[in-house]
Amino acid sequence: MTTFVLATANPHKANEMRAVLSGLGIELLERPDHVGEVEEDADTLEGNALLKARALVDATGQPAIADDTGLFVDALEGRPGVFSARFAGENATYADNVAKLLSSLEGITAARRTARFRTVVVVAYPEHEPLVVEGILEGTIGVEPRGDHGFGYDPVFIPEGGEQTLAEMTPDQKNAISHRARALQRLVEVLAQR
Ligand code: ITT
Repeated sequence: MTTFVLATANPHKANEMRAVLSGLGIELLERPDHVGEVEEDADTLEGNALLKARALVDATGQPAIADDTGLFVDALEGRPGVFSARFAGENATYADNVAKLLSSLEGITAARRTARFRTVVVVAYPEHEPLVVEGILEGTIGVEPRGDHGFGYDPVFIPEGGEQTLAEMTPDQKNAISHRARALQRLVEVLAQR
């Protein structure tokens, strides 16, 4: 069994990572409480995922896994992107960020509301180079929030090919298609080739 220390402090992300990886033979150890918040001041998802994973390797001496995710909206020239957590300000809630996104897209027609979630997963090791993989989910941004599952921008993100938002899907349905699950499946392939 492969074991990694989890670098994410976001419980929603942690639950999704556990659900996907437990079926793939990877166990995740809790992020230790004594590790403080890691400043995510890189300007790319890769950079921030590396910062988070390295901080946990430094604190524990064990291999660590980090996820950094952004929502890239075409009509907003790729924003909020790497700033997705802080789109509506430093201490913004998920609801604040969703409201800011919907108001930024007011008057934009359905055909021009295309967007994608991109997740970068990094595994960092004490003694060798990190592994970096990504997963992408294409979709569009709805005109109002729908659904109670998931977190973040899920209530307004409609994956390509369907009508439901990610928040209207069950956790299993989201985990079958999500950006995060795709990155983690890719990670398992890369680990198997080493
Ligand atoms: P950690 O840094 O501790 O991992 P975080 O919440 O800061 O947690 P990110 O920087 O990766 O995580 O995520 C940025 C924001 O993007 C996050 O706050 C959510 O609003 C949103 N987000 C990430 N993954 C998402 C998903 O699967 N569905 C909907 N929104 C998501």
